[in-house]
Amino acid sequence: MQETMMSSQDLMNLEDKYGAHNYHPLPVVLTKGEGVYVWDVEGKKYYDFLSAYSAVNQGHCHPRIIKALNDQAAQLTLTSRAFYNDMLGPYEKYVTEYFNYDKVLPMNTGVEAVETALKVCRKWSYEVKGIPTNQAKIIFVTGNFHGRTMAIISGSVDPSSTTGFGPFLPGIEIIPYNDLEALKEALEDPNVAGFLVEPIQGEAGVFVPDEGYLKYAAEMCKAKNVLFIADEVQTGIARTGRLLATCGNCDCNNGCENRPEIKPDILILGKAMSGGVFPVSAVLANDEVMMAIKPGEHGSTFGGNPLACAVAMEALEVIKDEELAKNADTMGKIFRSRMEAMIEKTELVTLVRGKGLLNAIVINDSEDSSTAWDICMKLRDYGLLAKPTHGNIIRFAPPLVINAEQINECADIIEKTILEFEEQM
Ligand code: IF1
Repeated sequence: MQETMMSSQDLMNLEDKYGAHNYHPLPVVLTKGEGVYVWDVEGKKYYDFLSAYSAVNQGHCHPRIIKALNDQAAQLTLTSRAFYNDMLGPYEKYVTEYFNYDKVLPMNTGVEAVETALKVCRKWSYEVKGIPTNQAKIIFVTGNFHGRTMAIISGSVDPSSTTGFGPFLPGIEIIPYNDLEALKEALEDPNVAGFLVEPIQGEAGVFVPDEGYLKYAAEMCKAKNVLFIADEVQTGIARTGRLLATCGNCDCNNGCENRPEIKPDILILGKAMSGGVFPVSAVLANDEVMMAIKPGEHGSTFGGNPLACAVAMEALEVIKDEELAKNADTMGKIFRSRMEAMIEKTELVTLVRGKGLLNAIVINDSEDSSTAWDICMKLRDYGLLAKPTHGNIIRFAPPLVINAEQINECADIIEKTILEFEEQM
């Protein structure tokens, strides 16, 4: 009862007192979302330029997705995989056809799906490829972010992910990102089972690799019978202006034409699979790979639950029906051209990079300066929410339902904020 009367400050104090201090959020307390907008508890309205780290691609509380959630919630939510349910089969058919793979293994969070992909890869490498027992190696790249579990951080080079959490999992080799020579060398080892990569690195600061990197990496893996594993947890589901950042082999009609065709051997999806309603993730692969996993060897209580199946099907339908890949592509171009024009007017921003609606600007200051954070605070005051990454990079990733008028208004806000900020420095 009393909770509804609490101020932002009261609510932040509660989190501070009773929650683990594993985050440092921007001080804004949200209570409502609709489309590209969120509202704080004092009633102030903001553009959401984070989209819950690309989970809310379809916009906050999309009415169709919420209806699917409510309808299914009233019918059946969870059976576990000990029994069949009447939603899982239809969902599996739907999602495998949507992304053009033989099989799907449903999980919940993104990191669970990455873990699952690593397990599937190892199993395949022993049973199909014939790597000697316990000798399999999986290649990671520098600057990666794949989540927070022990296995996944074992392949991280970010000290804040790893410091104080050892010992780490063996069987991982880390090579430089965007470096085909390094990959070529690493692939000489016959015990390499897989190569795990984000098509665009999100956490690292929205790093887009050189043209052709992914295509050649995939070809080199194929030549060495190594699985190319794409972590599209953040880049997938229309975020980068096509259905997948590795797109080319689907019939989504969402702008994939003329793209180099890369079909990952294992595709990892999460976040926007559910439109940000709750955790739904998936690992997709063809039979040769996925059938290496036998009954009882992997799973989870919630993975593939009927509620998740209903929500994910609707969330993916919305992506197609509203042509969100195409919209992300168009709006992204407007946004980057506006940011590039702004760079002409200020010394404070040196670079804009990204694809579709996954973009970042680089602030002309050191990684340990507070400039990017201070700019985000000012953006908040002007009604736009974004978060710095690595100190001097600000990521801009609005819901994909944003329109031209809104994206221009947001570019105005960002420009005004930065120019004002520079004046006061
Ligand atoms: C946090 C960043 C984004 C991911 C990729 C797997 C996962 C993620 C490519 C794990 C998760 C997160 C989690 C979030 C911050 C966030 C993030 F800032 F670290 F860089 F999105 F950009 N693969 N990304 O990006 O998915 O288990 O979290 O569902 O607070 O840790 P998850």
